[in-house]
Amino acid sequence: MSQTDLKPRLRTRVEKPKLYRVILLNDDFTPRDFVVMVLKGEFRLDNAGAEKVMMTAHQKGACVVSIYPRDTAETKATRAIDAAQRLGYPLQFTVEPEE
Ligand code: TYC
Repeated sequence: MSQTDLKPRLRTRVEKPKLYRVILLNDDFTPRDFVVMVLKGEFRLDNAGAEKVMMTAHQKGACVVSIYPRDTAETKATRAIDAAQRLGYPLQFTVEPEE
């Protein structure tokens, strides 16, 4: 029997990497221009995209900003919240798994 015949035949399972939505929440205090600036700076949205996301959150209460692997989603949300807090704004983002 050759060496290769003795190898256990294991199947390697490749997990599909889970993705997470970053969601922008509306509030009554953060200036619209600041929200747009954060969406452009942290989430790399262009001006039209940032305006659209901001207005959707403003009108509907929340809007999906983008979708990332978990680490990236959490880091971006935290950095955006911190930037707002430094200026005293209550801007919030949440991160939730895609189904
Ligand atoms: N509602 C805020 C205002 O009228 C603007 C705003 C928009 C704040 C979207 C947060 O996610 C937000 N100044």
